[in-house]
Amino acid sequence: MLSLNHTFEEICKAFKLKGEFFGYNVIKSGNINDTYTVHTDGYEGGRTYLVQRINHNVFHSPEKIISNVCRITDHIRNRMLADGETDIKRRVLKMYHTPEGQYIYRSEDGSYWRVISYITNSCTFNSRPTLKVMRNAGKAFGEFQKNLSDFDASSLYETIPHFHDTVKRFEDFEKSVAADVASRAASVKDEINYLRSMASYAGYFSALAKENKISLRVTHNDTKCNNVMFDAGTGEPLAVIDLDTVMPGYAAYDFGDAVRFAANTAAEDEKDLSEVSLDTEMFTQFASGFVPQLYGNLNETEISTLAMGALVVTLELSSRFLGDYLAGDTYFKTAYDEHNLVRARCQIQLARDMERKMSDLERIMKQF
Ligand code: GN1
Ligand code: MG
Repeated sequence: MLSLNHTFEEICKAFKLKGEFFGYNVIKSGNINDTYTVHTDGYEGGRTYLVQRINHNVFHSPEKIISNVCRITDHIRNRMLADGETDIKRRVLKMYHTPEGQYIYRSEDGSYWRVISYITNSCTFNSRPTLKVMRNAGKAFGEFQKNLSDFDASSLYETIPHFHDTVKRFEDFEKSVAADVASRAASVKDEINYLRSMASYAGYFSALAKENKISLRVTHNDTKCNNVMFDAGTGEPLAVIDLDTVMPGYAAYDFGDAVRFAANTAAEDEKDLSEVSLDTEMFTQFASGFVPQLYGNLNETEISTLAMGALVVTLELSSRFLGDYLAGDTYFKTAYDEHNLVRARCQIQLARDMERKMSDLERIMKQF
Protein backbone atom coordinates (compact mmCIF):
# COMPACT_ATOMS: atom_id res chain seq x y z
CA MET A 1 0.00 0.00 0.00
CA LEU A 2 1.18 3.48 -0.82
CA SER A 3 2.12 5.67 2.10
CA LEU A 4 -0.14 8.59 2.89
CA ASN A 5 2.91 10.85 2.83
CA HIS A 6 3.41 9.92 -0.81
CA THR A 7 -0.28 10.46 -1.64
CA PHE A 8 -0.41 13.85 0.08
CA GLU A 9 2.73 14.96 -1.71
CA GLU A 10 1.06 14.05 -5.01
CA ILE A 11 -2.13 15.84 -4.01
CA CYS A 12 -0.25 19.01 -3.06
CA LYS A 13 1.41 18.98 -6.48
CA ALA A 14 -1.76 18.17 -8.43
CA PHE A 15 -3.74 20.97 -6.76
CA LYS A 16 -0.76 23.34 -6.83
CA LEU A 17 -1.23 24.01 -3.11
CA LYS A 18 0.94 26.75 -1.63
CA GLY A 19 4.27 25.60 -0.10
CA GLU A 20 5.86 22.16 0.20
CA PHE A 21 4.13 19.23 1.92
CA PHE A 22 5.78 18.36 5.24
CA GLY A 23 3.26 16.36 7.28
CA TYR A 24 -0.31 15.46 8.12
CA ASN A 25 -2.65 14.74 11.04
CA VAL A 26 -5.62 12.38 11.20
CA ILE A 27 -9.03 13.78 12.15
CA LYS A 28 -10.81 10.91 13.80
CA SER A 29 -14.44 11.95 14.18
CA GLY A 30 -16.19 10.74 10.97
CA ASN A 31 -17.81 7.32 10.53
CA ILE A 32 -17.65 7.33 6.72
CA ASN A 33 -14.90 9.38 5.05
CA ASP A 34 -11.23 9.63 6.12
CA THR A 35 -10.18 13.19 6.94
CA TYR A 36 -6.72 14.66 7.42
CA THR A 37 -5.12 18.05 7.90
CA VAL A 38 -2.20 18.45 5.54
CA HIS A 39 0.53 20.95 6.33
CA THR A 40 2.92 22.75 4.01
CA ASP A 41 5.83 25.07 4.66
CA GLY A 42 7.87 27.52 2.60
CA TYR A 43 4.98 29.83 1.81
CA GLU A 44 4.33 32.73 4.17
CA GLY A 45 4.90 30.54 7.23
CA GLY A 46 3.03 27.57 5.81
CA ARG A 47 -0.49 26.53 5.10
CA THR A 48 -2.95 23.90 6.36
CA TYR A 49 -5.52 22.21 4.13
CA LEU A 50 -8.23 19.67 4.82
CA VAL A 51 -7.80 16.59 2.66
CA GLN A 52 -10.46 13.92 2.54
CA ARG A 53 -10.73 10.44 1.06
CA ILE A 54 -14.33 10.06 -0.09
CA ASN A 55 -15.85 6.71 0.87
CA HIS A 56 -16.79 5.39 -2.53
CA ASN A 57 -18.91 2.55 -1.13
CA VAL A 58 -21.23 5.11 0.44
CA PHE A 59 -20.99 7.95 -2.07
CA HIS A 60 -21.09 6.19 -5.41
CA SER A 61 -20.76 9.35 -7.50
CA PRO A 62 -18.12 11.65 -6.01
CA GLU A 63 -18.67 14.09 -8.92
CA LYS A 64 -22.25 14.56 -7.77
CA ILE A 65 -21.30 15.42 -4.22
CA ILE A 66 -18.67 17.84 -5.48
CA SER A 67 -21.25 19.50 -7.71
CA ASN A 68 -23.74 19.85 -4.84
CA VAL A 69 -21.15 21.11 -2.39
CA CYS A 70 -19.74 23.71 -4.82
CA ARG A 71 -23.20 25.03 -5.67
CA ILE A 72 -24.27 25.20 -2.03
CA THR A 73 -21.11 26.91 -0.81
CA ASP A 74 -21.25 29.41 -3.72
CA HIS A 75 -24.84 30.23 -2.80
CA ILE A 76 -24.05 30.71 0.89
CA ARG A 77 -20.94 32.77 0.08
CA ASN A 78 -22.92 35.10 -2.19
CA ARG A 79 -25.64 35.54 0.38
CA MET A 80 -23.19 36.29 3.15
CA LEU A 81 -21.24 38.74 0.98
CA ALA A 82 -24.49 40.49 0.10
CA ASP A 83 -25.16 40.75 3.85
CA GLY A 84 -21.78 42.46 4.32
CA GLU A 85 -19.76 39.52 5.74
CA THR A 86 -16.09 40.53 5.99
CA ASP A 87 -14.56 37.24 7.22
CA ILE A 88 -15.82 35.14 4.32
CA LYS A 89 -12.91 32.65 4.19
CA ARG A 90 -13.73 31.53 7.72
CA ARG A 91 -17.51 31.54 7.22
CA VAL A 92 -17.85 29.17 4.28
CA LEU A 93 -15.79 26.26 2.97
CA LYS A 94 -13.92 26.48 -0.30
CA MET A 95 -13.32 23.45 -2.51
CA TYR A 96 -9.98 23.41 -4.35
CA HIS A 97 -9.52 22.33 -7.95
CA THR A 98 -6.51 21.49 -10.08
CA PRO A 99 -5.39 23.87 -12.85
CA GLU A 100 -7.37 21.60 -15.20
CA GLY A 101 -10.54 22.23 -13.18
CA GLN A 102 -10.67 18.83 -11.47
CA TYR A 103 -12.03 18.80 -7.92
CA ILE A 104 -11.18 15.13 -7.38
CA TYR A 105 -7.78 13.45 -7.44
CA ARG A 106 -7.60 9.70 -8.03
CA SER A 107 -4.61 8.23 -6.21
CA GLU A 108 -2.75 5.24 -7.64
CA ASP A 109 -4.84 2.84 -5.51
CA GLY A 110 -8.05 4.23 -7.03
CA SER A 111 -9.15 6.29 -4.00
CA TYR A 112 -11.03 9.56 -4.49
CA TRP A 113 -9.52 12.60 -2.76
CA ARG A 114 -10.58 16.20 -2.41
CA VAL A 115 -9.07 19.30 -0.84
CA ILE A 116 -11.08 21.74 1.24
CA SER A 117 -10.09 24.99 2.91
CA TYR A 118 -9.03 24.78 6.54
CA ILE A 119 -10.65 27.35 8.78
CA THR A 120 -7.98 29.09 10.82
CA ASN A 121 -8.27 29.64 14.59
CA SER A 122 -11.32 27.38 14.79
CA CYS A 123 -12.41 24.39 16.83
CA THR A 124 -15.12 21.73 16.91
CA PHE A 125 -16.84 20.03 19.83
CA ASN A 126 -17.96 16.46 20.19
CA SER A 127 -20.78 15.22 22.37
CA ARG A 128 -21.37 16.92 25.76
CA PRO A 129 -20.87 20.51 24.61
CA THR A 130 -21.57 23.39 26.98
CA LEU A 131 -24.91 25.19 26.89
CA LYS A 132 -23.33 28.09 25.00
CA VAL A 133 -21.93 25.77 22.34
CA MET A 134 -25.30 24.10 22.09
CA ARG A 135 -27.11 27.38 21.49
CA ASN A 136 -24.51 28.45 18.95
CA ALA A 137 -24.71 25.10 17.14
CA GLY A 138 -28.46 25.64 16.86
CA LYS A 139 -27.85 29.09 15.48
CA ALA A 140 -25.37 27.71 12.92
CA PHE A 141 -27.67 24.98 11.58
CA GLY A 142 -30.67 27.33 11.60
CA GLU A 143 -28.69 29.95 9.70
CA PHE A 144 -27.50 27.29 7.26
CA GLN A 145 -31.10 26.35 6.41
CA LYS A 146 -32.04 30.01 6.20
CA ASN A 147 -29.20 30.78 3.80
CA LEU A 148 -30.41 27.98 1.54
CA SER A 149 -34.10 28.80 1.82
CA ASP A 150 -34.06 30.41 -1.65
CA PHE A 151 -32.03 27.57 -3.24
CA ASP A 152 -33.98 25.25 -5.54
CA ALA A 153 -33.92 21.97 -3.59
CA SER A 154 -34.99 19.92 -6.61
CA SER A 155 -31.85 20.97 -8.52
CA LEU A 156 -29.57 19.08 -6.10
CA TYR A 157 -28.40 15.54 -6.75
CA GLU A 158 -29.72 13.06 -4.22
CA THR A 159 -26.23 11.96 -3.17
CA ILE A 160 -27.57 9.07 -1.08
CA PRO A 161 -31.08 8.23 -2.25
CA HIS A 162 -33.63 7.73 0.58
CA PHE A 163 -31.10 8.96 3.13
CA HIS A 164 -33.67 10.09 5.71
CA ASP A 165 -36.52 7.97 4.36
CA THR A 166 -37.26 6.38 7.71
CA VAL A 167 -39.90 4.03 6.30
CA LYS A 168 -37.35 2.63 3.84
CA ARG A 169 -34.72 2.47 6.61
CA PHE A 170 -37.09 0.30 8.65
CA GLU A 171 -37.80 -1.90 5.62
CA ASP A 172 -34.06 -2.31 5.04
CA PHE A 173 -33.65 -3.16 8.70
CA GLU A 174 -36.28 -5.91 8.38
CA LYS A 175 -34.37 -7.25 5.37
CA SER A 176 -31.19 -7.44 7.45
CA VAL A 177 -33.06 -9.28 10.19
CA ALA A 178 -34.46 -11.78 7.67
CA ALA A 179 -31.13 -12.30 5.90
CA ASP A 180 -29.18 -12.52 9.17
CA VAL A 181 -25.95 -12.97 7.21
CA ALA A 182 -23.71 -12.69 10.27
CA SER A 183 -25.96 -15.02 12.36
CA ARG A 184 -26.43 -12.37 15.01
CA ALA A 185 -30.23 -11.90 15.03
CA ALA A 186 -30.90 -14.43 17.81
CA SER A 187 -28.60 -12.52 20.16
CA VAL A 188 -30.35 -9.16 19.68
CA LYS A 189 -34.02 -10.17 19.92
CA ASP A 190 -34.88 -7.50 22.51
CA GLU A 191 -33.48 -4.73 20.34
CA ILE A 192 -35.26 -6.05 17.25
CA ASN A 193 -38.54 -6.28 19.15
CA TYR A 194 -38.19 -2.77 20.49
CA LEU A 195 -37.62 -1.31 17.02
CA ARG A 196 -40.57 -3.28 15.67
CA SER A 197 -42.76 -1.89 18.43
CA MET A 198 -41.78 1.64 17.33
CA ALA A 199 -42.17 1.09 13.59
CA SER A 200 -45.31 3.21 13.38
CA TYR A 201 -43.21 6.33 14.04
CA ALA A 202 -41.22 5.76 10.85
CA GLY A 203 -43.91 7.23 8.60
CA TYR A 204 -44.67 10.23 10.83
CA PHE A 205 -43.11 12.88 8.60
CA SER A 206 -43.91 11.33 5.23
CA ALA A 207 -47.59 11.32 6.32
CA LEU A 208 -47.42 15.04 7.19
CA ALA A 209 -45.79 15.71 3.82
CA LYS A 210 -48.54 13.81 2.01
CA GLU A 211 -51.10 16.06 3.68
CA ASN A 212 -49.01 19.08 2.55
CA LYS A 213 -48.49 20.14 6.15
CA ILE A 214 -44.70 20.21 5.86
CA SER A 215 -42.40 20.93 2.89
CA LEU A 216 -39.17 19.65 1.49
CA ARG A 217 -36.37 22.14 2.11
CA VAL A 218 -32.63 22.15 1.52
CA THR A 219 -31.37 20.47 4.67
CA HIS A 220 -27.96 19.41 5.94
CA ASN A 221 -28.97 15.89 6.99
CA ASP A 222 -25.98 15.22 9.26
CA THR A 223 -26.22 17.87 11.95
CA LYS A 224 -23.85 16.47 14.55
CA CYS A 225 -22.44 19.43 16.50
CA ASN A 226 -18.93 18.45 15.43
CA ASN A 227 -20.01 19.53 11.97
CA VAL A 228 -19.97 23.16 13.09
CA MET A 229 -16.69 25.08 13.19
CA PHE A 230 -16.52 27.62 16.02
CA ASP A 231 -14.19 30.55 16.52
CA ALA A 232 -11.58 29.25 18.98
CA GLY A 233 -11.37 32.66 20.63
CA THR A 234 -15.01 33.69 21.01
CA GLY A 235 -17.03 30.44 20.67
CA GLU A 236 -19.16 32.07 17.97
CA PRO A 237 -20.23 29.70 15.18
CA LEU A 238 -18.31 30.18 11.94
CA ALA A 239 -19.27 27.57 9.35
CA VAL A 240 -21.22 24.37 8.88
CA ILE A 241 -19.12 21.59 7.37
CA ASP A 242 -19.59 18.00 6.07
CA LEU A 243 -21.88 19.02 3.24
CA ASP A 244 -22.03 15.73 1.33
CA THR A 245 -25.51 14.85 2.48
CA VAL A 246 -27.03 18.27 1.82
CA MET A 247 -30.18 17.33 -0.07
CA PRO A 248 -33.89 18.01 -0.02
CA GLY A 249 -35.25 17.02 3.39
CA TYR A 250 -37.49 17.96 6.30
CA ALA A 251 -36.38 20.58 8.84
CA ALA A 252 -37.26 18.24 11.73
CA TYR A 253 -34.56 15.76 10.73
CA ASP A 254 -31.88 18.44 10.99
CA PHE A 255 -33.20 19.63 14.30
CA GLY A 256 -33.70 16.08 15.56
CA ASP A 257 -30.33 14.70 14.53
CA ALA A 258 -28.53 17.58 16.22
CA VAL A 259 -30.40 16.99 19.46
CA ARG A 260 -29.91 13.23 19.20
CA PHE A 261 -26.15 13.68 19.10
CA ALA A 262 -25.42 16.66 21.29
CA ALA A 263 -28.20 16.61 23.91
CA ASN A 264 -27.38 13.00 24.79
CA THR A 265 -25.85 12.97 28.29
CA ALA A 266 -23.40 10.36 26.95
CA ALA A 267 -21.43 9.68 23.78
CA GLU A 268 -23.15 8.18 20.73
CA ASP A 269 -21.49 4.84 21.50
CA GLU A 270 -21.64 4.81 25.31
CA LYS A 271 -21.60 1.26 26.70
CA ASP A 272 -23.00 2.12 30.11
CA LEU A 273 -26.67 2.69 29.29
CA SER A 274 -27.36 4.24 32.69
CA GLU A 275 -25.33 7.23 31.44
CA VAL A 276 -27.58 7.73 28.42
CA SER A 277 -30.50 10.18 28.48
CA LEU A 278 -31.80 13.30 26.81
CA ASP A 279 -30.75 16.52 28.55
CA THR A 280 -33.76 18.83 28.26
CA GLU A 281 -31.71 21.93 29.06
CA MET A 282 -29.37 21.16 26.17
CA PHE A 283 -32.40 20.53 23.99
CA THR A 284 -33.82 23.93 24.96
CA GLN A 285 -30.55 25.70 24.22
CA PHE A 286 -30.28 24.17 20.77
CA ALA A 287 -33.88 25.13 20.00
CA SER A 288 -33.27 28.69 21.22
CA GLY A 289 -30.48 29.04 18.65
CA PHE A 290 -32.18 27.15 15.81
CA VAL A 291 -35.82 28.23 15.71
CA PRO A 292 -35.45 32.05 15.63
CA GLN A 293 -33.23 31.76 12.55
CA LEU A 294 -36.12 30.16 10.73
CA TYR A 295 -39.01 32.42 11.70
CA GLY A 296 -40.88 33.16 8.50
CA ASN A 297 -39.39 30.13 6.75
CA LEU A 298 -41.01 27.27 8.67
CA ASN A 299 -44.76 26.93 9.17
CA GLU A 300 -46.47 26.15 12.48
CA THR A 301 -46.64 22.40 11.91
CA GLU A 302 -42.96 22.32 11.03
CA ILE A 303 -42.04 24.09 14.26
CA SER A 304 -44.40 22.09 16.46
CA THR A 305 -43.06 18.76 15.14
CA LEU A 306 -39.33 19.54 15.53
CA ALA A 307 -39.20 17.67 18.85
CA MET A 308 -40.74 14.60 17.23
CA GLY A 309 -37.93 14.79 14.67
CA ALA A 310 -35.51 13.89 17.46
CA LEU A 311 -37.34 10.68 18.29
CA VAL A 312 -37.85 9.65 14.66
CA VAL A 313 -34.23 10.24 13.66
CA THR A 314 -32.96 8.42 16.76
CA LEU A 315 -35.13 5.41 15.89
CA GLU A 316 -33.90 5.63 12.31
CA LEU A 317 -30.25 5.59 13.35
CA SER A 318 -30.92 2.75 15.82
CA SER A 319 -32.27 0.70 12.92
CA ARG A 320 -29.25 1.62 10.77
CA PHE A 321 -26.69 0.67 13.44
CA LEU A 322 -28.48 -2.55 14.34
CA GLY A 323 -29.05 -3.35 10.65
CA ASP A 324 -25.34 -2.88 9.95
CA TYR A 325 -24.47 -5.12 12.91
CA LEU A 326 -26.76 -7.82 11.50
CA ALA A 327 -25.23 -7.38 8.05
CA GLY A 328 -21.72 -7.96 9.45
CA ASP A 329 -20.58 -4.31 9.78
CA THR A 330 -20.26 -3.31 6.15
CA TYR A 331 -21.28 0.37 6.29
CA PHE A 332 -20.12 2.27 9.37
CA LYS A 333 -16.47 2.25 10.38
CA THR A 334 -16.12 0.26 13.59
CA ALA A 335 -13.36 0.30 16.21
CA TYR A 336 -14.18 -3.12 17.70
CA ASP A 337 -16.43 -6.15 17.04
CA GLU A 338 -19.58 -5.09 18.84
CA HIS A 339 -19.28 -1.40 18.04
CA ASN A 340 -22.44 -1.18 15.94
CA LEU A 341 -24.42 -3.09 18.56
CA VAL A 342 -23.18 -0.77 21.30
CA ARG A 343 -24.18 2.21 19.17
CA ALA A 344 -27.61 0.73 18.48
CA ARG A 345 -28.25 0.01 22.17
CA CYS A 346 -27.20 3.52 23.10
CA GLN A 347 -29.54 5.05 20.51
CA ILE A 348 -32.41 2.80 21.63
CA GLN A 349 -31.89 3.90 25.22
CA LEU A 350 -31.95 7.51 24.08
CA ALA A 351 -35.11 6.95 22.02
CA ARG A 352 -36.84 5.43 25.06
CA ASP A 353 -35.96 8.51 27.09
CA MET A 354 -37.09 10.88 24.34
CA GLU A 355 -40.43 9.11 24.10
CA ARG A 356 -40.89 9.43 27.88
CA LYS A 357 -40.07 13.14 27.72
CA MET A 358 -41.92 13.96 24.49
CA SER A 359 -44.75 15.97 26.06
CA ASP A 360 -42.18 18.06 27.99
CA LEU A 361 -40.16 18.61 24.84
CA GLU A 362 -43.23 19.66 22.90
CA ARG A 363 -44.15 22.07 25.68
CA ILE A 364 -40.64 23.57 25.60
CA MET A 365 -40.96 24.14 21.84
CA LYS A 366 -44.10 26.23 22.37
CA GLN A 367 -42.00 29.06 23.84
CA PHE A 368 -40.32 29.66 20.49
C1 GN1 B 1 -22.30 9.10 9.70
O1 GN1 B 1 -19.43 9.97 9.19
P1 GN1 B 1 -20.34 10.95 9.81
O2 GN1 B 1 -20.06 11.10 11.26
O3 GN1 B 1 -20.33 12.26 9.08
C2 GN1 B 1 -23.58 8.98 8.86
C3 GN1 B 1 -24.72 9.73 9.53
C4 GN1 B 1 -24.92 9.21 10.94
C5 GN1 B 1 -23.61 9.34 11.70
C6 GN1 B 1 -23.74 8.74 13.07
C7 GN1 B 1 -23.25 9.40 5.13
O4 GN1 B 1 -21.87 10.43 9.68
O5 GN1 B 1 -25.92 9.53 8.80
O6 GN1 B 1 -25.94 9.93 11.61
O7 GN1 B 1 -22.53 8.66 11.02
N1 GN1 B 1 -23.34 9.50 7.52
C8 GN1 B 1 -23.63 8.78 6.42
O8 GN1 B 1 -22.61 9.08 13.81
O9 GN1 B 1 -24.19 7.69 6.47
MG1 MG C 1 -21.33 13.21 7.71
